[in-house]
Amino acid sequence: AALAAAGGRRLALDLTSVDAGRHGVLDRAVLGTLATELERAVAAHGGAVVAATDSPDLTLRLTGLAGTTPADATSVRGDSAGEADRAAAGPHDGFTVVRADGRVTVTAATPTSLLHGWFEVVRQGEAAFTGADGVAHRAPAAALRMLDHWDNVDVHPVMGQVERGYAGGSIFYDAGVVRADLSRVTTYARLLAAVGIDRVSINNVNVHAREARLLTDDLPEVARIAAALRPYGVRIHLSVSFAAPMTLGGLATSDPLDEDVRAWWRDAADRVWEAIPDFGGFVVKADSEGQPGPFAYGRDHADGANVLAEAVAPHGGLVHWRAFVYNHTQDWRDRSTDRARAAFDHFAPLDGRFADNVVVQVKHGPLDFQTREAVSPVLAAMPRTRLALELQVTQEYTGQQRHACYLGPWWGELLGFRPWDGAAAEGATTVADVVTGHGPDAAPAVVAAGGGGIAAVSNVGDDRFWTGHPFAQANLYAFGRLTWDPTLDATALLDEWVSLTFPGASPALRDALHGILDGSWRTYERYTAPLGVGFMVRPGHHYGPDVDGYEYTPWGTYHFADRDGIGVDRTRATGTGYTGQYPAPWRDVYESPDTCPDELLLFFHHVPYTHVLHSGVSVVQHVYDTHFAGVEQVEAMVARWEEVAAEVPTDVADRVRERLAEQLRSAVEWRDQVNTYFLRKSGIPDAHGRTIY
Ligand code: GCW
Repeated sequence: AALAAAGGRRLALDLTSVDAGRHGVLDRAVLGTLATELERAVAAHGGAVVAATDSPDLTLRLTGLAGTTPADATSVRGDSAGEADRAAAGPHDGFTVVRADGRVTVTAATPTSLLHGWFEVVRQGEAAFTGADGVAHRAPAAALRMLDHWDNVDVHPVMGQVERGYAGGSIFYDAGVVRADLSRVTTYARLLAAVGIDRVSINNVNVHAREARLLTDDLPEVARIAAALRPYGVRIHLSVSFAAPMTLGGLATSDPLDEDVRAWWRDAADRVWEAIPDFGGFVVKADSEGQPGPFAYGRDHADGANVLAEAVAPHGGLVHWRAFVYNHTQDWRDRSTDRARAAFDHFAPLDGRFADNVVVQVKHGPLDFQTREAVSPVLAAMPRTRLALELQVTQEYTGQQRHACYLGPWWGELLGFRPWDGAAAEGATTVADVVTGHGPDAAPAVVAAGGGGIAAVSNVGDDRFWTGHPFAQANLYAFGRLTWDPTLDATALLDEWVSLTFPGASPALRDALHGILDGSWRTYERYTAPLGVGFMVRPGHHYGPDVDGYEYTPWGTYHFADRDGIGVDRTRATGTGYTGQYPAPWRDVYESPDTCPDELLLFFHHVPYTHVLHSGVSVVQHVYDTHFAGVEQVEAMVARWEEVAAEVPTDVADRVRERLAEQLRSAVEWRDQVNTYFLRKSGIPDAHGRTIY
């Protein structure tokens, strides 16, 4: 199959090599979309669409034939290139762009990949046609690229319609049912295809009673959602409850080793795939924050995951099993339990026991999507398991889409982290390598599958701007692009986003957006919890400062501040031993405050307020300095926006203005509460005599 465009004027869709029978329901749906997309492009930019060949199995509705004939277009057939492309791309999808003689040809082995290739041409715009001749192969680094929605069907009394959602209601559900009009879901799928995401999990991992029924009674409704995403090559997954055999099936147990339980899951899976032939699989949060799991039966998480894996395997399905398992009913008096240790302690010993179609999905850090925390040691501990990295695009702990906080630079750091080598070791194995099946000692099945991929919690809702803060769209964009190439530069990605979002942006607008967003994650870090200690947020909703909010709670997230010092001792020598979960060199780098990076000091060590950082200032002075600086940077963001706001549509300008005002108010609150807390605890005044309350 091939797409060709000559000078943006004539677009040809050549399906000569497409054997529709070879493709499933998904790819067949995408064939129609390709035609529609070409028509849209022609409608927007002029020119014509020609069909090079009509596939006998497909009806292509093509228009704009004036001045061209199918014969013109046959010269850009790409059928044989499609085969070569498939070989070059390895186990994953991908496409090839050939530019020669003023003609651009995209070829791919599947319609969905061809669509991704088409969107690459769209992204490049004129540049796609004007660059030097050549051949470019593009394949996604991650075979599995997924967004998880924490959407509830019902409005949950505490969490609302979308748990940790900051962009209005769900795009899938409204008032307890699947929306009648799912056109926005199709638009969402288009958006996802344009950034290279092809899997979406459509309900909250905390599966409440109403949502559990998506797996059974509501299958026809779930099938409607699948149908709305399908035209853009996006397949759906469902979060399911481990207790479903009991709550939905009426069994007396959900013990994974019980024969009736196994049979129940098999039947459930059969029914799902009957309704939705391109269904992706199940996502499971088990034994975590009150969700049921295998521990109730004395079984481990491999037992639990494998019973679902067995049920979905005949359909080619996947089980995304989350490693976010910890005790959330801890006694704060108990200093021996460290929440950061939990995922490794539960999962690392199970390496090699998970079925080949299980992906163990690991949060990037050992705690919970904090603005700064160490990289999860689980990612370096399970070479015989398909591991996925889980990121949070929704800004639960990074300003809840009221604060401008561009997360691309952070994700770049995480994906580029080298678990087995020093920070400076060029070319060493990275987290991105691990989750794409290239980690050291990766088992053959892990290599063959391309690892477990990259997943993230979505930030999209029914908000007018999709993401609440218009700038939060940049996070969705960067996430998708990084799943294709984790080495992409975050600033360059932001630049792409600016070009696509504000076509014809003036240099001033472009500069202002970079000025506001490029460093915004670090700015956010400066005015919130310092030096990797984490949390300090208001319990429950997690917005705004509350330094001791979690200090005496059962959630296992503490900073242990007293009059002398602050931080969590996670060393092997005197602390919880968490540093021992890392391979060398990190187990030693983190073990000593002399070598521990400043930004993680309080994550790993309890130190006096007077402890001098590598930067040369004391911990307490660092807290004061960064909190004053953080607020000044937000003030600069506000001013910067006012310089260029007139260049964007009024509704966008106003929404950003309103959000920036709230960000400034909130940053001031963070600064004053954190600084005051440290001053009162330590009694050490600011060296520069600034106002602290
Ligand atoms: O970040 C925490 C959130 C919970 C969430 C949980 C998880 C869906 O506060 O709201 O539950 O993590 O990742 O499962």
